[in-house]
Amino acid sequence: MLRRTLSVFLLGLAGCQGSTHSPDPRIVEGFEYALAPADARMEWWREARFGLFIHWGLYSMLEGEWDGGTGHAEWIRTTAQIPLEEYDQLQADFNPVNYDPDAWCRLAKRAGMKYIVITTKHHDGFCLWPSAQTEFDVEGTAARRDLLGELAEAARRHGLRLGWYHSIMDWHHPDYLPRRGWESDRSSEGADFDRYVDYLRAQVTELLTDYGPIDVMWFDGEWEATWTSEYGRELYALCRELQPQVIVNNRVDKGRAGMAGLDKGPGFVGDFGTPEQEVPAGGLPGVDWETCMTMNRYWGWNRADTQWKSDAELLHTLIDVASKGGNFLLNVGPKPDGSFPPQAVERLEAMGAWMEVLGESIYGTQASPFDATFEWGRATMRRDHEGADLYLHVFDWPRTPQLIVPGLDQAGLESATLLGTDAPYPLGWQGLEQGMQLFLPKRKPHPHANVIKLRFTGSGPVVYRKPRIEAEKDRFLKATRVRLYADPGLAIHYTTDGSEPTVDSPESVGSFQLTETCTVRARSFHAGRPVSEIVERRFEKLTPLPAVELPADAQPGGLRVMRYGGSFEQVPELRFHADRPEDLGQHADLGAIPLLSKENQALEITGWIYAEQTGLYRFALTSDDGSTLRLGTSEELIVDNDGLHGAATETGVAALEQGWHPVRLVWFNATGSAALRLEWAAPMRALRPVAASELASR
Ligand code: H79
Repeated sequence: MLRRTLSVFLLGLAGCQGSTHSPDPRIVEGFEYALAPADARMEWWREARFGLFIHWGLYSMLEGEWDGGTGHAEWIRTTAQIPLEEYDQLQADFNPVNYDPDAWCRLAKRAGMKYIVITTKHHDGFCLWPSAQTEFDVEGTAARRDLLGELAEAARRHGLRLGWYHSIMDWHHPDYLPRRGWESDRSSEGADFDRYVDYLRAQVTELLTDYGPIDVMWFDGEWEATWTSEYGRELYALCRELQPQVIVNNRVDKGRAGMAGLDKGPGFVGDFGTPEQEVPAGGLPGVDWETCMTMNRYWGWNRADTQWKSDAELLHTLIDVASKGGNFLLNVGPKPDGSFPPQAVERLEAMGAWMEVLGESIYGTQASPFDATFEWGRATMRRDHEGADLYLHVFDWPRTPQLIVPGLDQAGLESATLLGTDAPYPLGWQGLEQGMQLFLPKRKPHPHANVIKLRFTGSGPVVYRKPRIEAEKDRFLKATRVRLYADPGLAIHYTTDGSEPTVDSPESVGSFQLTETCTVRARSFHAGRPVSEIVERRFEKLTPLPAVELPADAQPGGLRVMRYGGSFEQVPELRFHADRPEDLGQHADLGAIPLLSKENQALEITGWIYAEQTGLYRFALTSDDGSTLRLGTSEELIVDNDGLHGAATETGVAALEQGWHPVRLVWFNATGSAALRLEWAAPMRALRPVAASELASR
């Protein structure tokens, strides 16, 4: 029950009750910024789920080998440190006599893939199409064909979407900077990066002008320091200008946090995240994303690479990605003659055989509605007007005939069917305390991954998810608004007095406002039973320190500094100090106080500081040795940087009323070096030195 001392107001907004206000389950705190309104441009891509990546270029001719080493691939010019003139000699001999783009497309389609993304130019700078901007392209090879043009036509014939991979990094163009560390023979004198950007934009313009509609631009190599967010935004704009419907990956800009491809936050362009060689554990909620991955170790063809992933591993990865709401871009590195390695073909066919029968559990599905993955597999879901299909992907077929599905209620379940059998195979089920179970046959239809389709009517399955607590702020001056989310069909009960939420605790409908310090504890309930763990979050009310009247004899411009001699080991209580202090006058820049570096002394620094508005102020106090900062008539300790130590910074927060506030800063230096600096930050602002005009003293 609500404690009366806490003024918690339930708003219970009309028309905002029960399941109707539940948000898109992909909205997770911190990712809201990325949630674009349903974008028609992304529709086909979200439906597609599975695509083919192709890494093909001059490096393919070397088959991963240089000077006896076999640990190379598309990076070989750099990893084997091949001089430019030597690498250039590959160009004339590039002769893909078995290049058959129709065959590539047929294989992609047989695999169940819906789109192809090919390297138009990788980091080595070689272009697979005849570009008017460079000689380092397919026209200077034995092929003398427009390899990309032929692929574009084939893809269209086969109903496949097409994307261009294009490297921003370029180890060939004279204006690209920086040079590789080992390239001592390539001077960067006269190189002009802006001129390189013109070249890049001219090539992107060719690629988006001469080949009809292009569905994806997949940039890479953006992490070098020369590439800026501004270049990125301009390049994104160019792509969208040339082809308004094109989807551009996030590597066009600088918003990627590491190879994981997670987005750093708002303010960066790019339509989807690009985790490389990994599946993010929880997906990237609220963000479109695509995991790109190799079938063996390398992207480009490497003859010695025998580390092929198994059919089971590749299928499980595809399902894992789909269950987290992403796309899977699986790579093939064709041989120099243009053919796919047979190991790749076998794997594409194995995946295709599965997709042909069970692909409905992948295409156009949404992420699993469950909080966690299952021990035995994964789930995907597809909602429609009458209900929803929930697909359970069973990787590990149970030894006993039951499959336990924790966290799923049987409410609304209309049918359960094992897919992939010759005739529809209905399954029985039973509700359990914390989920339900399905009864399976002994024999599994597919060796690696089986699919059970659960049909739900009404608002879809009731999943026992724990509530999520969203709030404007965790620390507040007056009030903060809190909203609790759970799955439709569940009730959330919560407490603010620290007690365990029960079915008798208040129920969360809409949002509510907190005006006092408290901990919100919430739990999901179904049919009066608790069905999730308890989640909690602490909210703290800060009472601003009251401002004071500045005394008539106070002078603006700094704080008063008094010096005491003595051998101190911590911040002293100077009020009872025996000796009379020495007056060092008024100072705003504490680091510039004369005699600061003197040993065996303490400084008492007092006066008033001016807060321009009521709000939360941050303070950073740097000192060698110790120091403390106190504010207000009650001398509340705001920053404790006490003790014998070298230069160290401590921070603290104070809620201040608009106006003047008494300051008392005490600092000491025992022996050795000395330092003292005070910075502060107004509400929502960055730290900065305190200005002389913000200080006053007697
Ligand atoms: O095109 C593929 C990779 O070549 C490219 N992105 C995918 C899609 C990529 N560029 N950099 N990286 C991936 C990560 C960097 C890996 C490196 Fe290395 C580690 C570069 C040098 C050491 C991997 C191992 C590449 C060469 C050796």
